Amino acid sequence: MGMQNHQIAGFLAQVADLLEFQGANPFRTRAYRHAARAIGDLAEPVTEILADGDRRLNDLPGIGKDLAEKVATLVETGSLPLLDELLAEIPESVLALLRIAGLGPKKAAVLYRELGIQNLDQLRAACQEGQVRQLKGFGPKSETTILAGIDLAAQAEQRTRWAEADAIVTQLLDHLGQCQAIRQLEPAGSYRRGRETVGDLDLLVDSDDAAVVMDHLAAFPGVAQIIARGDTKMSLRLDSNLQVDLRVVPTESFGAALQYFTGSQAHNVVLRGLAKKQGLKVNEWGVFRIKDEEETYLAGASEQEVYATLGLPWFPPELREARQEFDWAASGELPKLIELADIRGDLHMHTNATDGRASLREMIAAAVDRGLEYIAVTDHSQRVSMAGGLTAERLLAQWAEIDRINQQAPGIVVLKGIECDILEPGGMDLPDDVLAQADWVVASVHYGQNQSQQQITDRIVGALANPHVDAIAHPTGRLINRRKPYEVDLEAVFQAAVEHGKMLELNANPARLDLDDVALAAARRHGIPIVVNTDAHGCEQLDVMRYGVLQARRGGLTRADVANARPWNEFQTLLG
Ligand code: DGT
Ligand code: CA
Ligand code: CA
Ligand code: ZN
Repeated sequence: MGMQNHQIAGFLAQVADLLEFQGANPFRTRAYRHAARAIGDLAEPVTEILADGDRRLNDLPGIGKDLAEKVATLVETGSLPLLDELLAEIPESVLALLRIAGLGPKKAAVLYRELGIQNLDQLRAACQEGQVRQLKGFGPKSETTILAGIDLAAQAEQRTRWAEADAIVTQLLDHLGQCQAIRQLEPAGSYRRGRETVGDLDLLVDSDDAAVVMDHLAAFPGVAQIIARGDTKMSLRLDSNLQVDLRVVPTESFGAALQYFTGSQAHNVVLRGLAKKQGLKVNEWGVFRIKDEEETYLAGASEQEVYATLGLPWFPPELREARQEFDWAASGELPKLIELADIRGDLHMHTNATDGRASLREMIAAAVDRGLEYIAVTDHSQRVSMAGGLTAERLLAQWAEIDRINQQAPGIVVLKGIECDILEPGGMDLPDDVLAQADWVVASVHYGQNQSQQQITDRIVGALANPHVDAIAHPTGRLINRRKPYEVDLEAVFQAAVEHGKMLELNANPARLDLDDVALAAARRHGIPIVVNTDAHGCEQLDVMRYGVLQARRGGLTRADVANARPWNEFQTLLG
């Protein structure tokens, strides 16, 4: 079983951190950081490229020859000699020091060398005892800053989940909507790109009167602290601890600024390079022609014209990560991304027969209200005793009830489903003769999540081989900010899904979003149908579908890639 891209990326990122701490050549550090990112974002397994005699890893952007060799060694042997050397020299707990606001890697290195500080507790003590101020380049103020940084570190590590940021954005837009001085208003940054978590919120305003706009924003009820205020920029912190960056720009630059501050930074770097080749310059003020050291403004009022002036299509923000979008644009293959209105069904939800809050009939009525054509009711199986998982007997009784409801023409097709646990030693939690009577089976792992890569991958691949299983639910088990994914080898899962003609779930719960964007792009490459499910445990949770659709868009999925975007008769055909 080969090493996965995210594991390789993790090794390289760690090397970059440690090199930076050691004060190594910045170009060298950056090369490792770029390579980590390039590989982490790749929709294709590095192991596959390495195994292909006709291809070379250093043909990938961001990966030089030397690094390609190191990656090959890493994949072959499972370790990186350079990383082992670095780790032998620096204790791992020191890495936490690098992440403190107001303490760069260079200063962290001084603290380590001069005071022997190896972890946050030691750093806190040294600050409190006044040892840090005695070092060259530090003072009493540094101690205060570092102490505040330590307190912040725990929270700052946590990026805000998109859905939470979205609730705040709605309030902010409501509030700013009442400001007369605002002509146009758009949230930008990672929020607009639909990233699963948001570091801070970037708001862009078109106005002639920045002072009035800033006063208005400062009066937002949720403001905890104004961090900084200039002529056209303001940063503040909300009670929820989320930082908001506001920028006010003139109308002729609004599109250029929206483009610039939507990012991603990596996308913008590529864009500037393409502009330069055409003798153009692009920044937050507009697109300019440069001739004889004179700059002529060509465009900037709208994003469309910014991209068009550079000979490019308008990119949906979700794709702006410098992954595949520029290649797609060059070959005219920019995908038409899936939209919420395309979704026709929802194939994973719970009732109060297990751990859901609503009854079977209430869930069905709520799905009808939302205009769905078909749903599958998928309560837990018996192994999930905590959730009151269903025995075969209780499940068959629920299915009989579903048969009765379907006979009463409820205005929706209700599939007799089950979320069947994949047992720890492998195998399904319900007998085959029971599963055979289901219309739809999603299989999932809830126990033994810490098993080895081999064990957990075998379990999931085994479930895909079961003829009654239709899809794997939340295939990696990660919970954003809370729980890491299982050690599962997704590439092996993709191959098994293809072999057995199965689907994979994109669980739309905003704490899960599982598969994630990079994995979705990989699944799409394999032609695996993705089913975007809410996993609703109550009627209102049927509305989380939109978070799933947003993640699907980041994975580059079109309507054709999403199984439950098909009308019922076509979905039925897919089920076989
Ligand atoms: P976040 O806040 O960590 O979730 O991620 P972003 O993408 O929202 O990043 P942020 O808030 O630092 O900046 C917003 C956008 O502004 C970013 O996506 C690209 C642009 N930007 C900011 N700083 C720079 C920079 O130094 N260089 C370039 N090229 N673009 C930048
Ligand atoms: Ca941001
Ligand atoms: Ca920002
Ligand atoms: Zn579930």
